[in-house]
Amino acid sequence: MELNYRSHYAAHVAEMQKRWELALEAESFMAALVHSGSPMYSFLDDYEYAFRPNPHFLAWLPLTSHPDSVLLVVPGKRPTLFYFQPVDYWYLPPSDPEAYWADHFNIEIVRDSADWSKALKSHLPDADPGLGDVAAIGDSPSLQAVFDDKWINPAGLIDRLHLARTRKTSYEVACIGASADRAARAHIEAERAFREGESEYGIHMRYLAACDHTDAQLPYGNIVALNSHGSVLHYQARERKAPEKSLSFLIDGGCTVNAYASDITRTYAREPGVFADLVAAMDAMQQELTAKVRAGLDYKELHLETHRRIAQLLESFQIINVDAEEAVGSGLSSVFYPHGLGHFLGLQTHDVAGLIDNRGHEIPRPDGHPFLRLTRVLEAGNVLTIEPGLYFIAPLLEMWREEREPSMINWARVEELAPYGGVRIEDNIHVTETGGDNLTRAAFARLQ
Ligand SMILES: [Mn+2]
Repeated sequence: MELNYRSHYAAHVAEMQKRWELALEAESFMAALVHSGSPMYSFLDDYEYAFRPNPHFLAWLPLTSHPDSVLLVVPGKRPTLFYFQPVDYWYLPPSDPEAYWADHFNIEIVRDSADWSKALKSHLPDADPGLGDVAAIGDSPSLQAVFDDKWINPAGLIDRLHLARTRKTSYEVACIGASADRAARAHIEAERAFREGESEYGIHMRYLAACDHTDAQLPYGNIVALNSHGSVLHYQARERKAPEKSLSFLIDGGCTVNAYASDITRTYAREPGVFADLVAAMDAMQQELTAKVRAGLDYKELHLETHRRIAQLLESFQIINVDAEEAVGSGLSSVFYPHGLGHFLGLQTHDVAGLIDNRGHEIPRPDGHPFLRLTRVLEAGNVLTIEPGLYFIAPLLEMWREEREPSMINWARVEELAPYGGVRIEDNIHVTETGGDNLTRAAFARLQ
C-alpha cells in the first residue's frame, strides 16, 4: 500500500471538487462555504476546549489546528481558502501554507476572523443578496451573522456529503494506513509496558510517547484496561497504581494522520491458561470475519453471524450451559457481547453515514441490536472496523440472573474468568471489489 499520502492529494482534491459539484447541483446551491470552526471557551473562563475542526473542512484540507479558516467551493472554479493567520503575540499563529496542499487552492490570508464575510460577496457576484443560494457548513457562531439558519448545514446537502465520505479516496486510505502504522508502533510499546508491570496510567503515557501524540491529538480517549477493567466497554479511569498482578490487558487506542483516525484494539493474557486460549480463539474468529469483508456484503448479516460465532465460543469454553443456537435466540449472547461489530472509520472515529442508504433513507438496525453503528451493504472504498468482543460484565450478568434463567450460565466458569475482564480484537479494513485490505495487520506486520 502506498503510504505517501502527499502523492495522492491532487487527485483527492479533484475528486472532492467533483463530488461537491454534484451535491450542490442536486440541492440547487450555487456555492458552499465551509468553516473550520471557532475556539470554544469553558464556562466563565478564558481557556478553550481542545479544538476539533469541522470534518467537512478537514475532508478538503489537512489543517488540523486552524480555527477560523474558511473554504469557499464554487462549481467550475478552483476553491478559495480564506486562511486565518492573525498577527498575535499571545498565541503562535498558524504557519505559512505548505505547497503540497496550498497549490490546489486560491489562498487569501486573512488577519481578522470576520474578514471572510467581507470578501465573500466579491467572490460571488451572481449570488442572491441574502445568500439564499449559498450553503454554509460548520458550527462556528460567526456563520449565523451572515447566513439565514436554514442555509446553515442544510440536511439534504449534508446527507449527500456524508454519503460521499463513505467512499474513501486513495489519499484518505493512505492517511488511515499511515495512522494505523503510527498506532501499531504505540500498541507494541503498550504491550511491552504491560509485560513490565506498569500501571494503566504508565502504559498510557508510554503509548503517547511512542506515537508522538498528546492526549488531545488522539482520535478518542485511549481505553487502557488491566484485569477486570476490560469489562467496562469504554473504561476511562487509568489508575496510577499498578495492580498487584496484571493478569490481562485490553487496549483500544488509535492515532491520527491529517485528522484521519485509526482505531485498534488488542487483548493480551500475561500467562497461558483458559483466558489466553479465549483470546487466541477470539483472534482467530476475528480474522475469519475480516476475511469475509468485500463489496456487496451486508454488514448487518456479518454482525449477526458474529453473535452465532461468539455463542459457539461461549459453548465450547463452557461459559454457558446451553447450545449456541439457544444462546443467540434467547439473547444470552448479548450479555457477553453487548455492542455492535464495528463502524465506519475516517475523519471521525465513528464515521458518518453508517445507517443510511444511498438515497439517504435510514437502514434500521436488526431487532435486539440497538448499538450497531453500521447497517449498510458494503461498497468499494469503505473503511470500517471489525471488532468482536466477549466480556464478563457484572451488571449485565446480574440482570440476567435476576430477570432471566440463571441456570443457562455456568457461574463457576464466569467467576473464574471475570478477573480477566474481557476480550476485544479490532482491526481497520479497507473494502475493495474483491475483498478487504486489513490496514491494521499490515501495519503490525511492517513492524515485525
Ligand atoms: Mn472501534
